[in-house]
Amino acid sequence: MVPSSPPNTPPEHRAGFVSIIGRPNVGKSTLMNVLVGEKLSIITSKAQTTRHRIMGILNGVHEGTPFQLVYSDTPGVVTPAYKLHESMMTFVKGSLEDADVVLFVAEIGEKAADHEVIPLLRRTDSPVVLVLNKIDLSNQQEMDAKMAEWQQALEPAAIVPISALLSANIQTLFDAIVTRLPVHPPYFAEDELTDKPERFFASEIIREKIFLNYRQEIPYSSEVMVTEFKEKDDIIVIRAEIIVERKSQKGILIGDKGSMLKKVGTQARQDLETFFGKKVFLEQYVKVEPDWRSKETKLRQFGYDE
Ligand SMILES: Nc1nc2c(ncn2[C@@H]2O[C@H](COP(=O)(O)OP(=O)(O)OP(=O)(O)O)[C@@H](O)[C@H]2O)c(=O)[nH]1
Ligand SMILES: [Mg+2]
Repeated sequence: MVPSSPPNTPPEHRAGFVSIIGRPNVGKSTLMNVLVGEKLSIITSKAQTTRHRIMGILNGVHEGTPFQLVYSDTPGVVTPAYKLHESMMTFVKGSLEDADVVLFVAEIGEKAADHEVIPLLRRTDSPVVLVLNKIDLSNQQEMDAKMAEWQQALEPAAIVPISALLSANIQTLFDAIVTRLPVHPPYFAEDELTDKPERFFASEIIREKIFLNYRQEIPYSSEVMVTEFKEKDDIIVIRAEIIVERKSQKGILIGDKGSMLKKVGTQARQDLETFFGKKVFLEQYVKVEPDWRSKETKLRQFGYDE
């Protein structure tokens, strides 16, 4: 047998950007966390939870070849109703332009014909892997029919049915991704897990608790800014501002004698302590910024300008 490379030559390295895109609530963030093996992205049952492009980096070796996968979780594709949505869609488009592989996530129940995400895929020449998620809510017959439907509408490079929630068929998906990675040196140092700073994750964890504890417009009208993040030997001191759009929302957020805000704070602190592996002291303030979702200067201040 002829060796494929001379002895002592380091094996080739593969690396690439893998963009996870799809409608809101289809399980993109759940999938990214499963693929990276860390809870980087917040997950809730409400649509439009994710507002940023969040990278999750995975290094490893596949059949003797070292690789680096740079996943991007992205906001769900929506028709913009606010400037905030426009920024969110800019993140989606940027992520598509960078992609070496696209994971287009659709729920098993979605119809393929005239799907609004399909035209967006023209922003990339890279292979599109269609990920049919939530198969735990389906059956073999529906799955076969959906695969045929998508094959006709999109002609993707591959179709992989999965359940991100149950981590089902993730190995098949991983193989479909890693075998499509280009030969390239790593983009990030091996100990880097994400492109976002610690403060970002602190604000996201608080935002997740707001999504989980309030109804109607409150989650969508809320933004969280970490104004102080001080790591000491034995504790992290975090000060966060929760921004809402109206005074009435501030009242609801705080609740009777501060009860609701306290609940959010307690839940957030527990998750922050798990995430950072350290005790956390969390202070929260609620501020009103009228119509911040429609104001460019506010959006920039809140980090929507990358
Ligand atoms: N039954 C089932 N539910 C799932 C699966 N994957 C995700 N979910 C649920 O779907 C909901 C949305 O999940 P997310 O991961 O936040 O979805 P997303 O696509 O990131 O949503 P946005 O950030 O709003 O665009 C959550 O309640 C998840 O628990 C799955 O495989 N099966
Ligand atoms: Mg998400």
